[in-house]
Amino acid sequence: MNYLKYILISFLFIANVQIITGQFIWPGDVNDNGIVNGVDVLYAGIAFGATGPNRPGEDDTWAAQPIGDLWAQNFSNGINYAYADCDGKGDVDQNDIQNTIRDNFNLTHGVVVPDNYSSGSVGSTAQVKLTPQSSDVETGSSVVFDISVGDADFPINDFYGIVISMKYNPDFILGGEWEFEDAETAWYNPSNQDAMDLLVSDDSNGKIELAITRTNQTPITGEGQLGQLSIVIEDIVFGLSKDTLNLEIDKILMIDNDFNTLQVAADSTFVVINKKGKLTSSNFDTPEDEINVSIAPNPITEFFEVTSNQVIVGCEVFDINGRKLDLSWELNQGRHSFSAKINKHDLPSSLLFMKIYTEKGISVQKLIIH
Ligand SMILES: [Ca+2]
Ligand SMILES: [Ca+2]
Repeated sequence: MNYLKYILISFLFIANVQIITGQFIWPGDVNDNGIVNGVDVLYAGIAFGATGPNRPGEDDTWAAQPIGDLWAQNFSNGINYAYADCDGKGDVDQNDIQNTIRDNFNLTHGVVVPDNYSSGSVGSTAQVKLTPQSSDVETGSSVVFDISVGDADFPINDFYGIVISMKYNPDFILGGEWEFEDAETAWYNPSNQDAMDLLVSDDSNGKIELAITRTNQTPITGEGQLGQLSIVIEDIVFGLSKDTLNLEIDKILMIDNDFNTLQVAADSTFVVINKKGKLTSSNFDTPEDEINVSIAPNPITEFFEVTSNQVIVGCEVFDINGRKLDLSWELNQGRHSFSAKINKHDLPSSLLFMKIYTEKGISVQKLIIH
């Protein structure tokens, strides 16, 4: 009886294994974890230049495609290199990354196994930094962010690729398309022929993912600019004359050429967007520049006071992602100031934005938390 049970269990086990490895490729999901994203670009970068049997049908539409013959090489986690040939044409090249992965980006199949990401903290590891070229931009102009990684204190040893997943607040702005331009003679690509990048944005959800990978199986050591991320802000909605574009790094995965994770810390920043021509076409009689607002103390304590030369009608506080936070506040007599209370223990970040609505317009201020 036990023997029969053993055979039955063995049979089920073998059948199960065959189902799991009854191999299908979802084109673009190179690591076969159920989702196409920047991490798959890193896998394709590791396998870049490899060749093998063409996949039957050479179909890269989003469906389970029979894998056909396996390739000679596997990734360190056992996934066959055939998965990196996203379009099934028998080699891992630019088309797999910039056509198939791009076309199928963010699509999922089955149960998604979350990818692993780097972690790190400022001062003890390298950091990816987002630096706006200007802190104040008019609608119709480009907002440009320099993206860099590492510095003289924390150079990146054995860099092979990086995925930077970012969030921004799409609620108040109407933007054009996000673009990435790699740094000229970039430290990670001095020959200008050994790296590839892919930028994909999901504007309705305020997400941007940038993947950069080297392509020649050789790591490089260095630090500094990766490139520039930019968007043209076409307009600000809700008739606001000023708003902020908040940009925050959500996740980073940085690897060496053996797919070991390199530790790195994230960053966040913001740019003030001014509506073009607001001084002449504003709904308000007084140019907004004439609204003076002061916050004391700032860095704030639990209680603080906001004072303006204009009559204040309301206020709101947002975190770096544009999420509105609870704040209790009370206008003081004369309404040129109000007293506010905020629970510092509930605060998600060290930087908040306060919008102060006055009779003459809106002022956006930073609240610094220590
Ligand atoms: Ca994947
Ligand atoms: Ca291919």
